[in-house]
Amino acid sequence: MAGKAGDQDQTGGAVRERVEEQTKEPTLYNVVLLNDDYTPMQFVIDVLETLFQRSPSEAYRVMMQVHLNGRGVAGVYPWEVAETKVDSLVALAREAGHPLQATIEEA
Ligand code: TYC
Repeated sequence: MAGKAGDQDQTGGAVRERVEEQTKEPTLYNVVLLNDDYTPMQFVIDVLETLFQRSPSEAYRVMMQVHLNGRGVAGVYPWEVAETKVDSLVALAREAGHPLQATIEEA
């Protein structure tokens, strides 16, 4: 029993190192909306507001950026959040019968 406390001191700093690694910022990824000829502009604006928490004016700006230039950043997230956003976006679009697509790339 007396040895137990002593064992905890013999980690060679491993515990401290692990804690420091865990506090590193996660790599961030852009969810990139892609243009198509069929998805209504208002649907894209609605998705940007509801799924990506964009203000109405930001949502309009991002939608027009995609419409005019082919692509635009809907939001920036850690990997798993970005994946979930894309899955939700595609599900909402398919449910509504629209071909809207998005990709993920490192920010
Ligand atoms: N180009 C579409 C239209 O003219 C609008 C649109 C904008 C579609 C952005 C997709 O990601 C998109 N109805």
